[in-house]
Amino acid sequence: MQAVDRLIQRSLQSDVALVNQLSHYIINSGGKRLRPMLALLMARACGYTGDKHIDIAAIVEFIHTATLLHDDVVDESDMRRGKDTANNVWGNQAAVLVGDFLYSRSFEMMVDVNQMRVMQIMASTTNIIAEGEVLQLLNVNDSETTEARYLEVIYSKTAKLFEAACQLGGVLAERPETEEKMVAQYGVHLGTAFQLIDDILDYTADSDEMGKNVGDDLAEGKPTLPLIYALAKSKLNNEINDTELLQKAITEGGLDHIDAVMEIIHKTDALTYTTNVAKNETQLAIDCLQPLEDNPFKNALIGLAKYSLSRTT
Ligand code: GRG
Repeated sequence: MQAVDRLIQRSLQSDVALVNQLSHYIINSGGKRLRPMLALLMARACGYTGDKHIDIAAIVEFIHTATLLHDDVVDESDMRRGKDTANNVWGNQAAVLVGDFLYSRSFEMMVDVNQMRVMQIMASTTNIIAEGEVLQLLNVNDSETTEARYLEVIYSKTAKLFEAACQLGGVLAERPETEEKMVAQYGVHLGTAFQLIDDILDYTADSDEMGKNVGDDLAEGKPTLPLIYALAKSKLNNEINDTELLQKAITEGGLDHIDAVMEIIHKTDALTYTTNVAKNETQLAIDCLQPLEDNPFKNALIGLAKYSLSRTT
């Protein structure tokens, strides 16, 4: 991870002062570096002995960071990782454009790796992430959003990058295709669990601890699984008042109804349901590691899957 960090810092260099300033601010603002860690661990767990996994890890973190910069502009967020967002400090234009810088720099770094499979996987990954965000935009204020549509969004916007980080470990190690697919699926399941917990935290966390504002999803009229499930259950139980209130909360957005929404979420056990879906995904992730020989890297990947359930930030 220290080697990854050195490469990240080196690759941020630009002749344009604002690019340096903003990119260093966001890259060094205390992210968990989970995706690069996954790329490193999976490459070694698959038996890779070279050093291109360092490049892959830095590339993945650059893409992740570019998506955060863009996402905070789209969502008009003012806090991330316990700090002012870049858009809050430098404005939307600078944040979007430095996101473009990081995104395009990551493609320069991919060309240096000089492997067509790496280019293919990352090109389609970034395309799917962008598609996922557009799909999410279509779900905003739509109280008809189903669990299936929600799962499609979180696969694209979050799990896909986890999948790529893991699959590339298998690619570098030249594992057989079936095994490459299984380690990629570890990433899909882990990423799905990770986003489900993220969506629970948006209703339950402490803003200071999590480092971003709680209640943002409801405020934006974004139907995530806790809300989707609470609404489906209220409909099923013929709770007409609860159903109408949740529909109104989604279509109008804002936090006017937060207390009533929380009450219904608790009454319908929507957080327990969402946690159980995440737990199931975590177990599926661990099961996907079965073809790999036992080694400390595989154990760490099992540990990461368990951590994703208990995290508070
Ligand atoms: C630039 C390719 C490109 C696309 C832009 C805006 C957008 C399209 C995508 C946004 C995708 C996004 C932000 C998904 C949410 C993923 C998520 C759970 C982020 C938080 O991850 P953590 O907790 O962050 O790992 P840290 O702060 O630890 O790095």
